[in-house]
Amino acid sequence: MNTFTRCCALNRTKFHRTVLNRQFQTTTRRLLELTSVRYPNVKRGNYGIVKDSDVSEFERLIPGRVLTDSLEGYNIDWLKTCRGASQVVLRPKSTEEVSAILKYCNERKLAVVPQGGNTGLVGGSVPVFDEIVISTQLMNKIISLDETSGTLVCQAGCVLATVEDYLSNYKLTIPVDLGAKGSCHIGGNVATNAGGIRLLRYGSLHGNVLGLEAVLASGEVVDCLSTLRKDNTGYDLKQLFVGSEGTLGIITAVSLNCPQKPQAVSVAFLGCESFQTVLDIFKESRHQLGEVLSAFEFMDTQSMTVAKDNLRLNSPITDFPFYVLIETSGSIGKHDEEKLNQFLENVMSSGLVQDGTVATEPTKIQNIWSLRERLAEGLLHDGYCYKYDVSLPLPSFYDLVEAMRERLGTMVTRVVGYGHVGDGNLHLNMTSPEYSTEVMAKIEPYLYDWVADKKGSISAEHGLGFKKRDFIYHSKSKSAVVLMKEIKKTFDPNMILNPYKVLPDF
Ligand code: FAD
Ligand code: 2HG
Ligand code: ZN
Repeated sequence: MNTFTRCCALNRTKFHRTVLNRQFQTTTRRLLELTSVRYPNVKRGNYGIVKDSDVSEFERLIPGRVLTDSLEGYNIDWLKTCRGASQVVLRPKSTEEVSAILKYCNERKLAVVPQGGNTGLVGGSVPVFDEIVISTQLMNKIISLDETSGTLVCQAGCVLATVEDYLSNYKLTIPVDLGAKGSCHIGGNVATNAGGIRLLRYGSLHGNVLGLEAVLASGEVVDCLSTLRKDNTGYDLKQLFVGSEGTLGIITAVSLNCPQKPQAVSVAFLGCESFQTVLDIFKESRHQLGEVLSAFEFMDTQSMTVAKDNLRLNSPITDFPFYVLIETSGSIGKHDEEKLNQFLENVMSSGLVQDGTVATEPTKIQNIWSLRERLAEGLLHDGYCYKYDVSLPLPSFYDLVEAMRERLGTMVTRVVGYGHVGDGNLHLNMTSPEYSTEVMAKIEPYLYDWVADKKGSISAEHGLGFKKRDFIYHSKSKSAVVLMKEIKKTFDPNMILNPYKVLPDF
């Protein structure tokens, strides 16, 4: 069937907030095994234990913002795979308060976990044992916006979608966008160096964060909150905090480079017969769409089943082994549409694509994006989700999905592959009704060995957090890890910041 259904600007914000909030409610209601039970090899460090006198001191430092009851939502991660046993959550409002809290915790050797929206997918945002949660929830102020240069400065706890809404009033947008935008914080995005669906267009946060402010374990405030595009004075320290997952300091404010909001957005959803066709279409789209190409995502037929069966979403096209989502964004709609139409005509006449649909209207665009962006949520309906996020050279990209399918057979409910193929980033997920050590033993370290063998990365964008830290050597050399440990010791000599995360035991 050679038909393209024609369906204008993009607005996913409201929808995503609803979805994420609903997800959080289900997530926190059920109780799961403690992390310390599921992972008995991890031993509690020699940290202080929170006493009543500590709680009183916290109450003195941030009156009315010390939580000691109903902490499940802060102890359990979004995936419902890790559960800590923290007894205290602190909700500072200012950098000075974060500084005072950390200074005290450092002196008492109390371990802490920085937490933003708690949407992280590697167990990094929740305690492993009884670490104190320091939440940025109340650090949600926009500090300044320079409309001319598009430079935004905000506190770390601003919710991504809220910042995007704010910027749209000034015809600006945010260079990072992801399915968790309704809940995740800018600080969390920077701390994880989140990738998402706009990386293809705007590059990573390493390029878009112009400056940041962070508080070290000692309570010292590191002011790197520059708003300059160019600044070659000394070492670029802010980059160390980007992607450090809360292990080097608590990010309290961020300065971001914000591009113009695209005035015209179109999305094409195409069916493909093979993964090689997906790659051929990617090559053609780079070549023919050039500067208007803003996202290139793929999902396999097993992912579409999740969208249909678990999320009750409808596919706008007939069934195919693979699907490609192409987004174009630009300033002149007619020009972009012409380019997209010409491209679609070419890929159809060359036989690369047999069916597809194009959307330019916001609701239809949203419906198409939901098929891809809500997969993480849909997989949770199966029970337990073994989640992997790898970078691979494109020629071997999908081979890993097939290898895992063959290896796991009927041990799992399904093996699905989707992701940011335009960035070489595969999301590989396996599910089973509940956590199984047998399944886990079949996946790890096999999967990591496979990725290392192809010179890929075992974490493309989600980070190492708690779950993947022991596999860092699959992607980084021994000398690099030694240097990382030295940096950690310099920034946090008592190791109170997010222990058991990112780096293997010292
Ligand atoms: P949290 O989950 O609270 O924390 C994440 C880590 O950062 C933790 O280690 C925490 O200690 C640390 N941290 C948080 N705030 C601070 C701070 N202020 N200072 C220092 N450390 C801090 N990721 C992608 O890269 N691309 C995607 O496309 C993507 N899509 C997602 C879709 C869904 C539905 C979900 C649930 C998650 C997705 N993620 C994605 C995971 C991603 O890492 C997070 O969504 C987001 O970047 C984390 O922000 P957060 O505020 O929730 O951080
Ligand atoms: C996405 O791109 C997120 O949707 C989540 O990074 C990936 O579900 C996943 O594995
Ligand atoms: Zn992703």
